[in-house]
Amino acid sequence: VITDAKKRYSAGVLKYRQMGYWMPDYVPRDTDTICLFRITPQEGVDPVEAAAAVAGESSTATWTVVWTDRLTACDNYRAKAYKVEPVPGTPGQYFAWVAYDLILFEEGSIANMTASLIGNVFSFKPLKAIRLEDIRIPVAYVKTFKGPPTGLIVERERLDKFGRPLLGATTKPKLGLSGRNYGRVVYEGLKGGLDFMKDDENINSQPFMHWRDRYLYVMDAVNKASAATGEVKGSYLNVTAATMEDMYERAEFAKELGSVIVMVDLVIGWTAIQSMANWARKHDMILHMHRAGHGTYTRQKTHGVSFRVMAKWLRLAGCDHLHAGTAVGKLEGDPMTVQGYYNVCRDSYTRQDLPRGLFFDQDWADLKKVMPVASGGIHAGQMHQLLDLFGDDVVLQFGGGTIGHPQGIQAGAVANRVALEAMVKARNEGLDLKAEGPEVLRRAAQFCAPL
Ligand code: CAP
Ligand code: MG
Repeated sequence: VITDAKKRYSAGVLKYRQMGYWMPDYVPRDTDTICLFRITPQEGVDPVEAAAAVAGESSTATWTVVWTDRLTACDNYRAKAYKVEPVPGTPGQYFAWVAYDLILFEEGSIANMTASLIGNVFSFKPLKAIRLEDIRIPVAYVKTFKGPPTGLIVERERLDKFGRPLLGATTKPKLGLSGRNYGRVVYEGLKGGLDFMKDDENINSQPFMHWRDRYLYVMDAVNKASAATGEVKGSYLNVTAATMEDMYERAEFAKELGSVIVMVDLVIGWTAIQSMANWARKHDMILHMHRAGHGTYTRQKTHGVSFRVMAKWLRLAGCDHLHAGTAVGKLEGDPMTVQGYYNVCRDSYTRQDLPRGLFFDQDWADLKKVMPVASGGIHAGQMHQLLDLFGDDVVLQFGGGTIGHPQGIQAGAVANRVALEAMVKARNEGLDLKAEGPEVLRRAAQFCAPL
């Protein structure tokens, strides 16, 4: 059989669909991982062949039939493209559904799963572009991951803060402050009413402020602000560094100083994220995930990986906070799609919801819930929209929207806290936030200035 197949392949006859990667009658099993790809085949490439090629290259196949296929249980190991449909309103683009058997991925390893699903196949010649739009991860595979170290329910208990979104701010400017001045900003923000301050994604240990110096001043500010306000406060200390050894050293020092939370950037990579999640789990710390770099995967609408998929992988990998967009701030994202990302973070069971971009049901198998973070160009004037869009389980983060306040940092923090509390009260009294929010905000503003 294989000799015959090889001959036909050399003659250009046998392609991926004949190699067994197209199975239109296949009914996915509960234990299969299912991927929905948006594919744009090159001119003249049959969409079904393109889908079969995706299934092939993201599982067992190479460009030709190999003798050694016969030495494996190749029927199980081949991924199966089982449905292809044109994407409505976008000529040349197709949705392709591909199922992967449970045996294909190592237990609890995002690195392994992604090496198949977004490995070679994303630079594959028969395709102009390919985007992984959504994924259904089977419960059997979900159970092999440990997920968020702390989760949003325990986080609220530790903070003793309920019934409202949490408030945060990114210390600005992004780069250049000394440790002492940095600590002052943290104190002002927390004292004014924020629950958290945070390091920016690109602040690690540059010459103008080494990490130990920052941690010491920040934790001093956190302790003073907690004492002054009687509330639990925190500041996400970014432990992102060049090596795991450096990250562990920084995280351990943060813990030693009494921090409840550490932060990493997505750019450290899947394995490093899973290792830091293990560390946080072991030490009962909250792990904040800044999605720096996600736009290189997520932004293009025809090529890359949707953020809903990234959010699913990050929940499995184990983060407690995840930047998930604002819909109303400085960074791109529409309200419905962004709400879909929030559902992926916070649901016990995510339902298919096509208007929100969710193509599959996803059972989270009791994995803890991630607290989404809305950050990027937002300010107190949008409080009604933010509460209406995202509800209570979210951290609203206003960097420029606190530190850029005309009357100073503390005034900025007060404005955010007053606006939030006024809006939560209005919501709890049954007011329509969209219609009546701006007036509630205007009235609340009287209590903000002067300090
Ligand atoms: C916000 C921020 C965050 C982005 C990340 C910034 O500052 O610190 O990095 O919000 O965005 O540097 O822009 P501002 P996302 O509040 O001053 O805008 O979570 O959407 O990836
Ligand atoms: Mg930032």
